[in-house]
Amino acid sequence: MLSDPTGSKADSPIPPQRAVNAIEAHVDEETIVTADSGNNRFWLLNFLQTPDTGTYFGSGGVGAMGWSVPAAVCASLLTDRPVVGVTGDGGFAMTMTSLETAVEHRTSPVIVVLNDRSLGMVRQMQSADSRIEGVEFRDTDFVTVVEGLGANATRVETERALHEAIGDALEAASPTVIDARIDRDEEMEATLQSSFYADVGGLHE
Ligand SMILES: Cc1ncc(C[n+]2csc(CCOP(=O)(O)OP(=O)(O)O)c2C)c(N)n1
Ligand SMILES: [Mg+2]
Repeated sequence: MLSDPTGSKADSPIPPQRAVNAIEAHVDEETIVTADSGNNRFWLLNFLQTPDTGTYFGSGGVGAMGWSVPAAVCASLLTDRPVVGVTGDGGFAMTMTSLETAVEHRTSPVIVVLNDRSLGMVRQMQSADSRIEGVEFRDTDFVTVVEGLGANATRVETERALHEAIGDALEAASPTVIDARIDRDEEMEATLQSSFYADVGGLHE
């Protein structure tokens, strides 16, 4: 884990850096991690250290939302390795039906939704201009939707509960979605530890 500046914050909602901490605790050399687009990906890029190379996959330069869940399903179908797919709530809603394929083929990726109830990356960029538009939406009950697809689902509100839920999910025989309620006010861009983004004129997704 790289340095986490959230030491004194409350446990709930989960500071996203600590959500990554809970994920990292379960990621060994075998584990494949897939990442989506948005703040959720940048939380991983800044705070997740995988113990081996060739185990972390994202949607590349253009950073398409909705990539992580089907990628996790594919990785689980094509390998015998544990798979943890991480996504935002917006990206999850775009392609969550791909879980049906995992249910049908009896493979069991673990999906962690870093849920800030918004298109968080765009909302935080707009807030810098005091112009928030088109980034808030209804708080969908993902647990009910996912159970309707035939997969397991749970909602967690603390780092400890997330840690335990990932452990349980990795042992499960069918796919599991963990709806992790994160602190939407934790500013992602302010935590960036790279000068690269300044050099290229800001974030691109
Ligand atoms: C298909 C697609 N549409 C739009 C975008 C632009 N975009 C980048 S991040 C983002 C918001 C993502 O929201 P969410 O999935 O909830 O992730 P969060 O930023 O909240 O972690 C948007 C709209 C994109 N990258 N891909
Ligand atoms: Mg979001």
